[in-house]
Amino acid sequence: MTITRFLASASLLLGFTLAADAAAPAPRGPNIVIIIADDLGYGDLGCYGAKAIPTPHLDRLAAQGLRFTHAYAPSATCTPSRYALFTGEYAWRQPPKKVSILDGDAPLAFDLTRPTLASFLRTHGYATGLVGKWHLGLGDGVTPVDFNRKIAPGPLEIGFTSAFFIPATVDRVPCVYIDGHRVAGLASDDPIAVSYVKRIGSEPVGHEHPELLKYAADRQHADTIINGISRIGHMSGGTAARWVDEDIAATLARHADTFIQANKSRPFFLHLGTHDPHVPRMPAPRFRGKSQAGIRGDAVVQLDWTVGEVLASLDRAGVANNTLVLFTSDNGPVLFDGYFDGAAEANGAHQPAGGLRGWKYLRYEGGTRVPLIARWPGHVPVGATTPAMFSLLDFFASTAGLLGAKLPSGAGTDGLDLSAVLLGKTPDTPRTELVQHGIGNVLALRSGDWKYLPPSTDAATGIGRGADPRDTRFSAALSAKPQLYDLATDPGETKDLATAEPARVTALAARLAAIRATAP
Ligand code: NG6
Ligand code: CA
Repeated sequence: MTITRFLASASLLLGFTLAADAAAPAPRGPNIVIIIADDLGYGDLGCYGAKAIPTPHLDRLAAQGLRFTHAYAPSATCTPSRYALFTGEYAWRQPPKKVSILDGDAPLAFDLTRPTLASFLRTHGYATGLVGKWHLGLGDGVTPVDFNRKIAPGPLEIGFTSAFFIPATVDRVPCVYIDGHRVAGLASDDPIAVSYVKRIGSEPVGHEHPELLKYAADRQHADTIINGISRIGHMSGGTAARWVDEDIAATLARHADTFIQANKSRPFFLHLGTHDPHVPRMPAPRFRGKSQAGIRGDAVVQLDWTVGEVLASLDRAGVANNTLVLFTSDNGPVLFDGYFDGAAEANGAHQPAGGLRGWKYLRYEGGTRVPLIARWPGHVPVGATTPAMFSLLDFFASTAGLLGAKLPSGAGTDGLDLSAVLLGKTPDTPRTELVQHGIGNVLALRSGDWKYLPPSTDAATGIGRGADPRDTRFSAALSAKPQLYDLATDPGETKDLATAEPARVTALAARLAAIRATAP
C-alpha cells in the first residue's frame, strides 16, 4: 500500500477527510462544458422563438441560466470560428489558407508555441476532453497525414488530455472517428487512404451511382459513398472504422458521458462539438418526423436530445452545481448545403436565422449571430436574458477571469474577459464592437448598434464550387459599395444608410482598419 493510500484509508477510519492531493495545485474554478452545435441558427431553438422544433432540454437550460440575444460566432464558417474560440484571436489574422474551411487531410491550424483554452485549463489542473467535431487540421503540414499511423499534432498537442473526434466535417473524408492519436476501430489489414485530388480505391462514387444514395448531392459532395451518402473527397479502406451517420449523435453523447463520469472528482473541461444540424443530415430514426421543419428540424431535435444527455450525465455524476455549461453554435444556419435532403422544401415557415438577414457563410447578422446559453447554478443568473454582445472569442479570456487567473502570454488578445457579464454582476460590458468574418475573407464591423460592411467584390471564395445554381446566397453579401445598417432600428439589415451617412462610413472604415492593424 502506498503512503497516500494508507493515509486515505486511515483518514476514513478516523472519520476525517484528508485534504485531497495536498501536493497538487488546487485549481478552483467550475467544471466547464462547452457544447458547440454545427450550423445552428439564431432562430432554431424554442427559447429563441422557434415554433416548429421542440427543444425542451435547451429551453430548460435557458430557464436555468442566462440567454444571450447578441452572441456572435467570430466567423460565418466553422474552422475560423473554432480557431478563434480556442485561441482568443480572430482567424483572419492568420494566412487564409491555414484557417479557412479545412479538408480532412489539412494540417493543424494552430501554432503549437501558443496557448489555447484547452492548454490553459490543463495547466490549471483540469482534465480536458474533446468529443465530436474538430475541423482544425491534423499533422505538421510537412509529412502528409497517414491515417493508419500516429496522427499528430492534433487536439492532444493543443492541450486536450483526451480526444474522441470527427476529423473535419461529416461530409468530408475520412469518415472515421479518431481516438487520441489513432483512428478508432481500424483493422490493420484494411488500411485507410484519403485523397481530395484524385479518385482512389474501387468503391462507388455518388456522381456515377446515384441509385446507391440515401439522397442525391451536388457534384462537390458526390465522391466516395460511405453509408449511402456521397462525400467531399475520396476514401478507401478503414471499413470497420467508418461511422454510421444515424449513430453519430448517440456515439458522441456516450463519449461525453464517459469523460464526465471518469473525471467527476476533479475539475474538467469538456468541449463537445456536435455534428447536428450540419449536412449530411441523417438523424436516428427515432427523431425522424419529430419536428415540423423536416429533416433539418429533426436534426435539431436530435441535437437537443444530445444536450439533454449531457445534462443528465452531469446530474448523475453529481457535478451539475459546480459546472458552467455553455451552449452555442459555430456559425449561422443553412438549408441547402450540397445535399438534396428535402430540408429546404420541408422547412415551412420556420426561420432558422430568426428573421436576421443572411445565412451561414455570410457576414450579415444571420451568418454569425448565434444562440448562447450559460448555466452555472448559484453563479449565473437564472432565467435571465442579456443583450450584451459576446463573441466566442471571449470564452478564453472569460474563463481566465472566472479562475482569477491571468491570460497566458501568447494567447490571442482579440477576446475580452466577460466573466462579470456571465455572472450577471454588471449590466455594462467591455465588448462594444466586434468583427464579423464571412466566406471569401470578407469582414464587417459591428460597433455599438451600427453595422458596417466594407465593399467587396471578391467572389473567389472557393465555396461556390458545385453549389446549387438556384442558390444566390453567395453573391448577396458581395457589393462594390459599402453598406451601413442601424441594428437598433433595423435588425434585419434591410435599409442601407451608407449613402445617407458618409461620415459614419468613413469613421467605421477607419476603425475596422485599426482593428485589422492591431498585432495579435
Ligand atoms: C463547404 C461545403 C459545405 C460544408 C462547408 C463546411 C461545398 C460546396 N460546400 O465547402 O457542404 O461542408 O464547407 O461547413 O464544398 S462548416 O460548418 O464546417 O464550415
Ligand atoms: Ca459550422
